[in-house]
Parts: sequence; structure tokens; C-alpha cells
Amino acid sequence: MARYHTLFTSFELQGPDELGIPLPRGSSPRRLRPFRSSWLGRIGENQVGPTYLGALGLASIVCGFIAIEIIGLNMWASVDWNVVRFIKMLPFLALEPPSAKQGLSLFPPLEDGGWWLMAGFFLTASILLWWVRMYRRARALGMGTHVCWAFASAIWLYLVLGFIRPILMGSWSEAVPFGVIEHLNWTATFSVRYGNIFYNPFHMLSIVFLYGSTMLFTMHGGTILALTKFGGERETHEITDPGTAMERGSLFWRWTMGFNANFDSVHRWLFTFATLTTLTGGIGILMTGTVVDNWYLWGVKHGIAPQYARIQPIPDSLPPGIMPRLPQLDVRQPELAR
Ligand code: 07D
Repeated sequence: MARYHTLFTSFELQGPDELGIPLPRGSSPRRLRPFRSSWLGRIGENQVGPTYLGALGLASIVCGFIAIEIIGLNMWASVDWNVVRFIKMLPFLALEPPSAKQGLSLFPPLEDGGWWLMAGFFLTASILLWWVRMYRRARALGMGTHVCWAFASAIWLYLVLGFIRPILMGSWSEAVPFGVIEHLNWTATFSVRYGNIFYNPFHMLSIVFLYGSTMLFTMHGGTILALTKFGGERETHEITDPGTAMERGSLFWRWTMGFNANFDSVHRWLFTFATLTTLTGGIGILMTGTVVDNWYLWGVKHGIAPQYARIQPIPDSLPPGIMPRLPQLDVRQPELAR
């Protein structure tokens, strides 16, 4: 019987658990038992699990837990172990990287970045282990490894910001602190310190791909939702045997824009744009302070930034320095937390 199915008239199938294919030889025998949730069923499948619990995934979760513990306990200590103040001030609390005088020391004092280095080590181990887990699961299922490479692009930016660039600059103090507001402060300071990151062409490119991704995602999501009553959500079917949905969708875009992606190529657009956001971003950050000291002056030199009247002399380059820190909120003062 034909069923009319849209986001708003969704139905949930109940039946025996879908256990998937038998695992290949050499796989971990541990799989977490599935359970059902009708709430999750409203936004996805109502069956949760079975989750593959291999050694890499377990190690990743343990490392991630240790990192979060180190960060959280340091933040809690910074408010003298006061639970109420910890909750109230959480967005403002931070675990800072070592100060400039520690350089690239592997064992700075714990209270001067040692904890940050340790948390960074475990967080990075966690992320890399999770990547290998994803790669191996994709291989075990005989899939392509596209998702892993998209994730690798994000990891590239993460590694540039917290590891590769600080090493090239010779100091961990260049790295990003852990903390909600404090990492935003770092971002603003970084931009100002290196002459306004807006003039960094790779920041520009990264924004193009970021904005481009959101636009493409909503164009694609909107098209598919608009086509569900013609079976448009059965995308694979529409790719291999184009039907009413695919024809209408294509025609819609040809009518409105003159050009259309097809049900296959739109995913290539999405994948490429999203992956390039962090890939170009990482290149831009890597060049900052290493190849280019001041993006505004670079912009003036290359004719993309205006040269303002000099009311005070602008040095050709800033003295080699270390990232200044914005004055931190003194979280110990109880009146601030009220
Ligand atoms: C960071 C990828 C790494 C994350 C990973 C996930 C965990 C969880 C938990 C294990 C986001 C890690 C996982 C942590 C672990 C457990 C349990 C992705 C990341 C792998 N900017 N800006 C960008 C705009 C300005 C600045 C990108 C816009 C100012 C700096 C993007 C504007 C200043 C940096 C972008 C704007 C400034 C960026 C980020 C507008 C000062 C970067 C792309 C309209 C505020 C970053 C090249 C992304 C970058 C970056 C957009 C303005 C500074 C395109 C739209 C002028 C320092 N900015 N920006 O996807 O790549 O990040 O720059 O004003 O470092 Mg910018």
C-alpha cells in the first residue's frame, strides 16, 4: 500500500532488532546491545546500537575522559572548588597553555601549562584513535573512507592550531587555551596580533567554503524535503533510476537558476565544500606568524587593503613576540559570580 511519508507524518517501524552483517574475522566480539527510543525515532532511527566496541574506540573514550577530567578539575580548582561558582562561571573558566618562557618544554610546571600539555596530549590521542576506529569500521563494512577524510580535514585544523604551528613558532604559548569564552578571546587576540586575519586569503577561502557549505546544505535538504511526496528521499533509487522526484528537483533548479546538480553530484559538492573549509583554514593558520607577520600590511602590499594616512609610524613588521593574553576575569572574586 502506498504510504504518504514526510517529516511531519513520520512513522516508526517496530520489529525485530536489525543486527547487521556478521563481523569479519579479527573483529572485536563486543557489541553493545541495541535498544529502542521513540524520541530518537523522531529525528532518526528508533533503534540505537548495536555499537561496535573495539579496543581503539575504548582507548579513545578513556583518553577523551582523562582530557575532560584534567580540564574540568583545573577549572574547578580555579574557583577554589566551589561548586556553585564552578557552574555559574563555567563559560569563563579556562586551562591556559604554558607561558612564553616555557618555550616548547615537554615538562613545564603543572601550574604553568603542564596540565594543559597533558590534557592536549590525551585529547589528541582520543581524536586520532577515534579517526582510526572510523577508518577501520568503514573498511570492515567494505565502504569508501570518505567520512574519515572529511574528519581528517577537521583534525588537520585542530592539529595546526594546537600543535604544528606552536612547534614552528617555538612556543606552546602560541596554542589555543581550553575554555569557552577564553578560546574566543584567543581567536580575537590572534587576529589583532597578526594584523587582522580578514586579510589572510586562506581565511577568506575558508569562509567561502563555510558559507558555501551552509548554502548548499540547505539547498539540498530543502530540495529533498520538498520532494518527499514523490519519493525524493529515496536518493539512491533516484540516482540509479531517475524518477519523478529527481526530474522535478532538477527542473526546479533549471527553472530558477538555469543549472542543476544531479542527485549524485550534489553530494560531491557538499563533501568538497565542507572538507575544504578546514583544509584551507589550516593552511591560513599555519602561514600566520611563520610566513606572514601582519596580514593587513600583506594586504596593503598586494593591493587588497587600503593604505590609511599614517598618523603614527607603522613598523614593516611587528617585533617577534609572543601572543599577548587579554586580561583574564578574576574568577576568584565572588562578587563577579553573583
Ligand atoms: C576548529 C576543526 C577542529 C575540530 C575538531 C574536533 C573535540 C571534541 C571530545 C574526545 C571549526 C575536535 C573535537 C574538541 C573532543 C572528546 C570527548 C572547525 C575546527 C577536529 N571568521 N578565525 C575561521 C569567520 C574573524 C579567526 C574558520 C567568519 C575575525 C581565527 C572560518 C567571520 C577574527 C581562526 C571562520 C570571521 C577571526 C578563524 C573556522 C566573520 C577574530 C581559525 C572554520 C563574518 C574573531 C579558523 C583560517 C571551521 C581558521 C577561523 C569564519 C571573523 C579569527 C571559516 C564567517 C576577524 C584565529 N574563521 N575570525 O570550520 O581556520 O572551524 O582560520 O566575521 O583558526 Mg574567523
